[in-house]
Amino acid sequence: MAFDKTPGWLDWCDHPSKPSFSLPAGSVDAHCHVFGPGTRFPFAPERKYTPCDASAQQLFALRDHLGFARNVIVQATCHGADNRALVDACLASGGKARGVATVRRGVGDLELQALHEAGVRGVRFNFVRRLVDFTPQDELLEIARRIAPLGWHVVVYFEAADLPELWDFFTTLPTPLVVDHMGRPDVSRPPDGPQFALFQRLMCEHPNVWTKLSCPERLSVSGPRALDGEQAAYRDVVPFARRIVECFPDRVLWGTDWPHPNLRDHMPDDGLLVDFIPHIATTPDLQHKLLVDNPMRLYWPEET
Ligand code: 0GY
Repeated sequence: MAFDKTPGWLDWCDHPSKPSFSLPAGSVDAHCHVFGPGTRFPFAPERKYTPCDASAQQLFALRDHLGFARNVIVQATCHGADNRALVDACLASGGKARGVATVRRGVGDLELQALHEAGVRGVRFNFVRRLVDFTPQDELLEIARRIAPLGWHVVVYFEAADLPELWDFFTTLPTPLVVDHMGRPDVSRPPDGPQFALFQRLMCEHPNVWTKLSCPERLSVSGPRALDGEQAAYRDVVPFARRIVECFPDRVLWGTDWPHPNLRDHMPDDGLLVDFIPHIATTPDLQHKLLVDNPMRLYWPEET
């Protein structure tokens, strides 16, 4: 079946620049997606948007072009709890991709085992209202308890304004918790203001909480244009991300977010996103932790 993408939704950039920043050997793109192709892996009936196709082979071509060694593929809401595209991509990667799936209450042991064998190491709970219908927390907690014995973790996506009401739920989860995109701070507020302080407190008080310093293009108000050779694109995100990587260097991850779902105003050049990394992780040691040591510990622990 062919699907028409949501009107206004931009296509991903098919001619990314070659980054100037040389990624450390073994770097992991720890947040990216595959979409369809819809004719082979149909999108979920309950989806809130229809993306353009973005196949595993296209993702692997981007990985090689940018200089990454591995990917962590995260199930996006447009595929619901049908993880077939994700599993297919992990298997096609020859061990170079691991996955984060979406499962529903009542998922069978055999299905969890098959996901594990394909390379899945986590589940994602999405709380962003424009993307999903509400799921009761007792259902999510039940899922977290089922996946904990497999050594998996929970990835969460939410808006910063919702952290206070999600705090108790997050801090009772029995697994490591990975927060997408630094909990989506409002970067027009100060990085030392109360909203971002709450997120830092979560990381400070709970050593099992990790975060991804991904998606400057979603968070930025200043946008992709660098002012001069010294200032980064997405410069208003820099103080937020730099603060997190410096305070919690062993619990941060980075990802492209390719193929960048739901963007309408501006589609990032993935090469430029890679060039953003040295602005937030400013030393080779921090860069190595962010791009190699930390994702390897979480997704390929058997190799560390
Ligand atoms: C992202 C961000 C978005 C979408 C999803 O699962 C999804 O549909 O995560 C978004 O629209 O902000 O991380 O890919």
